[in-house]
Amino acid sequence: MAKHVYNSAKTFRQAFTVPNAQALKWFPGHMLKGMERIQATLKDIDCVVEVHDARIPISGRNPNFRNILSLRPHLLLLNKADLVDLNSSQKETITTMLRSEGVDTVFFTDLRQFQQNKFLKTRILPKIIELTESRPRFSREGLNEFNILVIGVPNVGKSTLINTLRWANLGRKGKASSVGAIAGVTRSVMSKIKVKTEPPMYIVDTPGILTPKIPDIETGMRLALCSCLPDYLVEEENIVDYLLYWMNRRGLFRYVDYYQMDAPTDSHLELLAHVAFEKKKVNKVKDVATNEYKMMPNFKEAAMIVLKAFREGHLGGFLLDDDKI
Ligand SMILES: Nc1nc2c(ncn2[C@@H]2O[C@H](COP(=O)(O)OP(=O)(O)O)[C@@H](O)[C@H]2O)c(=O)[nH]1
Ligand SMILES: [Mg+2]
Repeated sequence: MAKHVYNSAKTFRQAFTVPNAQALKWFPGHMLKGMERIQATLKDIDCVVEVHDARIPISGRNPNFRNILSLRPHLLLLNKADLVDLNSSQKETITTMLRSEGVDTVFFTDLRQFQQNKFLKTRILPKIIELTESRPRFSREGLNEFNILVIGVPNVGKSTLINTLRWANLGRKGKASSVGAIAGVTRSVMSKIKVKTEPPMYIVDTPGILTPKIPDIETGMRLALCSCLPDYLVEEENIVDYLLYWMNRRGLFRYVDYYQMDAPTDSHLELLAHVAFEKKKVNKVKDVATNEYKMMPNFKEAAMIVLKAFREGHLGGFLLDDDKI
């Protein structure tokens, strides 16, 4: 079996193309407005907490953030760390790279875990205070309150962070900040939310802001794979095609067993047809030539199933940026 897998993989494609690359340039008006509002609020901000997806620590961070935020202490949470298997040397390499780009501190987090409450309280909040006090605060010098700006691309866990902080410190029930699995859920900017009383600490939530210029197709596809772009824009089938290309290039064939296939495939339509029949996502279609009914795979529904499996970690804990570190 292993030999067979290896042999067929040798002929797989060496480069990736997508039919609708234009869709990767998604930068709607609310993101531009959000960027302008962030700039206008900056004078009242003591510390910036950026949230990004740990599966793509290098791809897709907005370079504009770096330019406008360089005067403020900058913490980076690489969240969804539960979805990627990173050893300590990889974590160290990633941290060193990001620090050289102006980030002061990097934490790897899984904000959906209850235990993170403690981590936020005992490590992250104290670090925010420490970093803030170690730098000039300009017009905010001497103030006994902290304003923290939470930024990042869509769907990385910004609202989850704010809600967790709020629960951990104030014990409030309910969601102050709406959490959603679809890119672009938080659109209205700059609601100030109290997350701590002694000293008073406020968090300002922002809508996810993508980089206005995606440098290459693979960066865009990685953002799409991590749900930072809405699936309907790039289209589920294309995102699965990239995932398949990415896994095959690295010889990561867990999907073969997971979907009980005979061998790996380089064709996303073959994979999707297999999944569609397996999961009974088929449509009855009349063949006009023979007048007979045939079962046709529903590729989109199959693609949604594969993406869900990937996003829940069932196909492997992949560091999508493995070629960038
Ligand atoms: N697996 C995993 N999912 C997370 C984590 N943090 C947040 N999420 C999920 O990611 C999605 C987006 O979260 P949200 O806080 O709305 O992101 P925002 O758009 O950056 O505000 C939601 O479905 C969250 O439940 C995490 O650490 N691990
Ligand atoms: Mg949000």
